[in-house]
Amino acid sequence: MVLIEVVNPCKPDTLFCHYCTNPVNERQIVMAMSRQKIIIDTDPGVDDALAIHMAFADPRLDVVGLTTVFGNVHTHQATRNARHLVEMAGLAVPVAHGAERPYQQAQRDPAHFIHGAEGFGDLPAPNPQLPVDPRSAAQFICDMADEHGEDLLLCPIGPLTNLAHALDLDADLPNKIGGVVLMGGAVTVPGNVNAFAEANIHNDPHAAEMVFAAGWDVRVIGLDVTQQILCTSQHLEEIALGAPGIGGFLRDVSAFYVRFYQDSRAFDGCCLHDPAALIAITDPDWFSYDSAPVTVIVEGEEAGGTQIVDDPDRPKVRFAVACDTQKIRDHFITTLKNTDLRFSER
Ligand SMILES: [Ca+2]
Repeated sequence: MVLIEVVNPCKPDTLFCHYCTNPVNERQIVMAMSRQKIIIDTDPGVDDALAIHMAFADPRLDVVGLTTVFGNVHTHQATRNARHLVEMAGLAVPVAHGAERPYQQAQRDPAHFIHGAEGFGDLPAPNPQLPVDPRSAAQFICDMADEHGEDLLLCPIGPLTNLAHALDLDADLPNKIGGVVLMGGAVTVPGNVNAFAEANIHNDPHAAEMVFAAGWDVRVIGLDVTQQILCTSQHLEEIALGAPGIGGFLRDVSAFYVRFYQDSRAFDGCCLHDPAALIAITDPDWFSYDSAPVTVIVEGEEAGGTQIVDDPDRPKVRFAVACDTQKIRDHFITTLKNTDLRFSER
């Protein structure tokens, strides 16, 4: 895309398209500059839906594909739900079906008690028409890495099984892409499945261990920060008021999720776990990190735990230890309040 070539001499602040001299809006300027290409690896899932629609609505991101995995739901539900999210956003983003079971350990039950029987809270199963990409998620990741190289970031917001399989397909993958920004783990705080493990890592610790040891640029957005980023029911109502279509859908799917927080934590709202990883990509200055080798415990009662190890031969990862919760929440709300506007521009 070639835009912003011509400046109107009568109105120097206004930029015009090089070809047709139509005025160029802010979104098109960002598109013409550099949009960060990402693949979101996902198990939608309520907070996945929040994160994905926020990513679709952010003009700084170019979502080149969604790859699906089990976790909050079974993988066939994740693929169906991901296609629904793409379709309702008016996009044609490819959706590639991913792993249906963990890399090595036995499969755990999906988190229906948190995300609802179909993954979208109280809402019934959607019936999207968007076709599924013929490639496996792992193959899709490898193909996109070859096509986009260092311009591509992987953003897993579910168990890391697809990334582990992608590493099996292409051992050079870590040298090809820009890096990985993942939601998962609890490096300096207790887990949320048990005292040791966060849910995404707990669902496939062997895959996570492969990803943490692979030597690419990994940023870990874990419970260390995400459980501090809170959104209330009132904020979700605000989003629905600003964007009755997609925002209304997100408010509705979140109701079941919020009830889980009300029952388990006496909080009328939810944590923005998955959206935080996307915001760490668009607004990195709002997060601060420590850097150390981190290993994943793969067996025993602490399986799924993420621990710092003193091992000079193991690659370091960066893990978030603090963030600007106010700016992150405000950005989340503002972006989603405008999501119907973004939709109408497409
Ligand atoms: Ca997720």
